[in-house]
Amino acid sequence: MPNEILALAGGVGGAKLAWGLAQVLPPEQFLVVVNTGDDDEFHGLHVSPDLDTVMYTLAGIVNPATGWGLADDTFTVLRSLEKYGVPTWFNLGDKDLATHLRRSELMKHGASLSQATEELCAALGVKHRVAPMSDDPVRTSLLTDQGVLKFQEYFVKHRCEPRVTDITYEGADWSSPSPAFADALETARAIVFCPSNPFLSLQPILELLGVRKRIAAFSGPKIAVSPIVGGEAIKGPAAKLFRELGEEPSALAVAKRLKGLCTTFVLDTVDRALAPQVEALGMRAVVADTIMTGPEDKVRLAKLVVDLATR
Ligand code: FO1
Repeated sequence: MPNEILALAGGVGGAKLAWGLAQVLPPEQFLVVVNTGDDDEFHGLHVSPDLDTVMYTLAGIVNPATGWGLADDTFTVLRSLEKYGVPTWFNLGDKDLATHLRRSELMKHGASLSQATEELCAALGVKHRVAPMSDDPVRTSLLTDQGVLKFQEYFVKHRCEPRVTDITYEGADWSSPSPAFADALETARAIVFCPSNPFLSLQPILELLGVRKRIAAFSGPKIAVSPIVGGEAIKGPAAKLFRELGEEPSALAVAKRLKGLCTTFVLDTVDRALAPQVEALGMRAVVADTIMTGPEDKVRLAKLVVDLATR
């Protein structure tokens, strides 16, 4: 699909900007590629939390209180599983379970994760294209003071409390980008790094076979929106991870990680003093209101990103 905007996204922050972009771009001009390093198996089912967060958000059915899972879901199945002594720390709602059942069924019969995602999105009325970063399994795990933890163990079971000393993206270096992602890296008019966790959402995408090189060589606009505002993450453990991995969290620290990959870096008005240092990294700094609380904020930021992508 030529001339599309390719957005790279992870969890809740990425989904918010993806929603804004979907309001201002027609379906054929937008593809969102989503991190799958957070995927795991629960109760024998393939769960892709970030894909589902983006899919439910674009479908308008996400739980507004959490930003993940489905609105008005119930947990009857989980309570019944508890009776069998099964670990139930990962909160899968009854309606959400239908997604995992259907995805697992499709994949058991040979569908790729991309094909399963396409079917689920179509059924939920999502018009814009959503694709996993890869059809190969990549799994993020964290080396912590409590041992090696799989992503969801760290994030949900341990509430991001353990101190992290290293992060690995198992399988990434032999995993190819999904077909839609690989195509878009050739044909897109611009790449957008959504305000997603640099370590846990964007890095797994960049670690895939050839992706970093292809993004570096991509000649169109490459726009990033900082997920760190005023030295803190809008949501999640990004700031804590920066500290534990030896760097002061800031929009500048995010920009440094994208040096050579990004041409325009959008930072929040509260961080305007960092703009010259961002520009010294060889990217244009754009100062804007980046906090996305309501739908108007998401659309406003998306319009700015599209404007930067079109210039
Ligand atoms: N996040 C939580 O903090 N607690 C949960 O119990 C939880 C369950 C869950 C179920 C399905 C799903 O799609 C997402 C879920 N998430 C939960 C969110 C998920 O762990 C995170 O959004 C990411 O993987 C990080 O982006």
